[in-house]
Amino acid sequence: MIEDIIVSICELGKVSSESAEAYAQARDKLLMHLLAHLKSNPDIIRLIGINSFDLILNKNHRHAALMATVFRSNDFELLVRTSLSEYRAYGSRGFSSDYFPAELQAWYTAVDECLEHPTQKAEIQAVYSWMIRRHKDIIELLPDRQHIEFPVRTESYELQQLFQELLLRGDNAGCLQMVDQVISTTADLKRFYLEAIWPSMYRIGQLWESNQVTIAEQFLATAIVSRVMASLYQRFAEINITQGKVVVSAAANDFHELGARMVGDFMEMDGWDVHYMGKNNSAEELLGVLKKQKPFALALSVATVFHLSNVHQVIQMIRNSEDIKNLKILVGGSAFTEMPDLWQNVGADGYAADAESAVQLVNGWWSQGVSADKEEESYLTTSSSLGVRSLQHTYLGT
Ligand code: B12
Repeated sequence: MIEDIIVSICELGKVSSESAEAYAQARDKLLMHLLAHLKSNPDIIRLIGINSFDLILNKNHRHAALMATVFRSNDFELLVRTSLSEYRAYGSRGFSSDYFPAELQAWYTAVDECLEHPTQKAEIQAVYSWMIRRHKDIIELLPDRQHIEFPVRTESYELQQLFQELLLRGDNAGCLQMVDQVISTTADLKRFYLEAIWPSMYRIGQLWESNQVTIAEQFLATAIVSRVMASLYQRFAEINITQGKVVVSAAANDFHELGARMVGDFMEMDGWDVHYMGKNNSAEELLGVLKKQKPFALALSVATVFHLSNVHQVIQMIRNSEDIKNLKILVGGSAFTEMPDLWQNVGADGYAADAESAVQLVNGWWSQGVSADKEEESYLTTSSSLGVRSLQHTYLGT
């Protein structure tokens, strides 16, 4: 059971903040040592199969980012759950299952070589030793967790299956035709976003993990969904701004854009003045926009757990900036799906699991804020000088 494994790793004891910091600081050096060890492993060709060293470098960059987050937060559940998804993704691409303990052993040795303080070394190595010892248990869990179904209501099931099939065929015209036929109100639109697009992309992620869909096919599916969303935006987009301003962005280095876009569309349909920034905005760029726009809230979308440390960092930067430190920050995205309490580690004000509840959360903050604190003009005023956005379509309400 995954829960037993999580309990066992939590028994290891906490990693101190000094050790976590030492690991984070030594990341680049650790990676160089790690690669040298892997390259000199006489068995490496068998272990990595047809895969390249570039892939190994990328994989381990992400591993280092993840471990820095795990050590900082002592969130070992995050480590176990991410290991499962990594084992599945790399195992299905021809890595031998013996590769994983060999890689962990190389990390253990790199830590030995790169960290100086004996206590720091011991705390970090204890976690790597645990992972090496429990490797077989992780492998045993893989078949059980292969197909966690996305819950789709029976009424929407056929619609969702058809959309997914069209996406997988790369049939852009079919997708556009489908939405034209089934969507005539904003209620239909929201249902389609949440019950057809979202689960279809989730399923495509599962197929990618088991190597049945390529990165290119993921790009194609995303491009089709973007075109579908743009066509729907055209039909439904006359926005009556009745609420505050919100900036919506994906995390730094995060290339996933549809979650943020969906949240932005839902907020806009609810009367928010949305500044949608898309994917992969650096902390500095995002801060610049926040300082200029002074929004009531920031909605940050985080698709992979490897970017959680960037999110923590940007939130700290916001909290340390006098002029924007009180803005409300909500986070969401697939990084949190399996661990809905994880958001608390990044210092946000709240989390919502989907675009609809994101709107409810911000609306709750807004109504509290408007009645409680009239002084914070810059956060609470709407940019209602804009009034209604000047697109040529009727806002149908909800
Ligand atoms: C398409 C896709 C890609 C595309 C993205 C293209 C693009 N321009 O967007 C590409 C090919 C670039 C890609 C790359 C990678 N991906 Co990818 N990708 C996906 C996939 C299949 C779909 C994402 C998507 O569009 N979903 C649809 C949207 C609508 O869903 P959503 O984001 O979850 O949003 C909903 C809610 O979460 C919520 N929400 C979203 N944002 C926010 C924000 C706020 C504030 C709130 C309140 C709510 C909220 O509202 C939305 C609707 O209700 C997911 C699978 C999945 N489960 O999501 C994997 C997935 C996210 N990717 C994954 C991985 C591992 C990667 C790579 C590391 C793979 C690699 N080896 O290169 C890279 C990382 C690149 C990077 N630096 O970011 C993993 C992450 C696993 C993990 N443990 O972190 C996933 C889950 C796939 C999987 N099953 O393993 N990917």
